[in-house]
Amino acid sequence: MSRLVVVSNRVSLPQKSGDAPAGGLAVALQAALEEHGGIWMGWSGKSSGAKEPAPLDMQQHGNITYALTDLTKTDVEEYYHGFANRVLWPICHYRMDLAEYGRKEMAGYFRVNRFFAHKLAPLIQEDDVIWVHDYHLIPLAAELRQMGLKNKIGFFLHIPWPPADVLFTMPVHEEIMKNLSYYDLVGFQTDHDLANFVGGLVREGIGDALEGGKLTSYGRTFKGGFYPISIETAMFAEYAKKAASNVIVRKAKQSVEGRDLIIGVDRLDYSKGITQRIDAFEHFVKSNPAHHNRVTYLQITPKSRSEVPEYEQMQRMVAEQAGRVNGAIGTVDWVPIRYINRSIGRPVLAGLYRLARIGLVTPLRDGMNLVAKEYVAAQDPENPGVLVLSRFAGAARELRGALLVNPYDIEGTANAIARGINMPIEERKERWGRMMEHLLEHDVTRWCDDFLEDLTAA
Ligand code: ADQ
Repeated sequence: MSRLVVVSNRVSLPQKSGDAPAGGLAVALQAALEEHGGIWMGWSGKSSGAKEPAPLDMQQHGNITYALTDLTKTDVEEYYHGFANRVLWPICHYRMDLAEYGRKEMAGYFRVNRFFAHKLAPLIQEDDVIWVHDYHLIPLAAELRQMGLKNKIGFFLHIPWPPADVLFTMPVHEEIMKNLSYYDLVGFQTDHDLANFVGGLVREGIGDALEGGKLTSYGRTFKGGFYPISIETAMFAEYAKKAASNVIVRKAKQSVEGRDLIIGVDRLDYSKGITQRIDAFEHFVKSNPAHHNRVTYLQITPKSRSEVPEYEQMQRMVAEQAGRVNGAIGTVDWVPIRYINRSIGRPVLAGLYRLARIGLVTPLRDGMNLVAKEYVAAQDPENPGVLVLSRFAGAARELRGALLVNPYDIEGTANAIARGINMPIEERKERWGRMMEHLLEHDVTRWCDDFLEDLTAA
């Protein structure tokens, strides 16, 4: 393959010695870039009050050039907090009620994409393969094409793609759909997301599905596919095994005092269904008196996007809810819910997953959900825990050994927790074995290779 150019909103710079290891996506993309040689371009995360941002900050590490750009404060407000996180994110997670359409933000989104294209184009060589990531950068290919670039350009969407009736509540849905047709390959997480995309094109008479995964719309032909993202399975399993001797993991084990541990790990986001999950846990405890004082639910939730008012509100709501439930069902020697707002390094996280009898992963809607896969990879083969997984996470299309739940159904989720806690070891092993076998074969490297193979062949 020719040189690879990755573009994403944020860039994962290589880890310095002493840093916690990077997540699976960063590891896989860095490996692909290192192998083929290439560039990773994106926003530096910095913003300035200057009218024009500074020139690109170019950093060479081995075979990879990292090209970072600052943005202006207005750019960040309109493109990132505005259109990407207050329109596209809620719409793609089926939350039309939370989308806020502002013409200024919309214009900012397209303007920043044009700015990215102008910064990127001079770095591109004729046969470079370009891989654009996620909803922040949908218009990038159209902008690059307008500048005359003929390179292979692929796009991967990390979040769900909604059905037409949801998407079309967004005023600029036509532009967004049209912008996707400028790619050579558009990749989604699951077959459902792809079907929603194709269904929207066909129903509105703006496109069609041809043979061999080819699509046509707005006079262009391109490929659509689904590529379920994954984790560095073997490495994560190794972290979990080694973590038994880690001080934090040992302290955590001691502190639950032989109770069954239930674990939830999510960025604080309304799509993750955290409040419904706490309700389900409360219902489980209330309707299973035998488990009083016998379970601890650990919810690890780093804050995210606090600049967006809905997230700020959620932060307060979840903290209050956890406090209320602890007050209502806790006893002098038992705090049922431990709610923690901090980020935890991957090796320790792996160890905590392994301690937990139940992995509770119940998003209301999720592109994939890597926590579900991490929980499975971290289990002890001789005594694996049970994954309770929302049917609305992309991961549910693959992890058939999980107990699938509807996160809106509080009683149903509570029943699944009870079933998981009481599940005999043979059934736990059988369910886990099926999922682990799948994840070892379908890890993040395979995801990366599959996408790039289809993109170069497109
Ligand atoms: P996210 O919405 O961020 O990703 P997810 O897939 O679960 O959701 O990934 C979260 C990652 O953050 C996991 O690797 C997890 O371990 C880590 N994490 C969460 N809480 C943490 C904590 N307290 N400490 C340390 N690490 C923590 C988006 C989409 C998903 C899609 C991914 C990848 O919303 O649907 O799976 O991209 O495509």
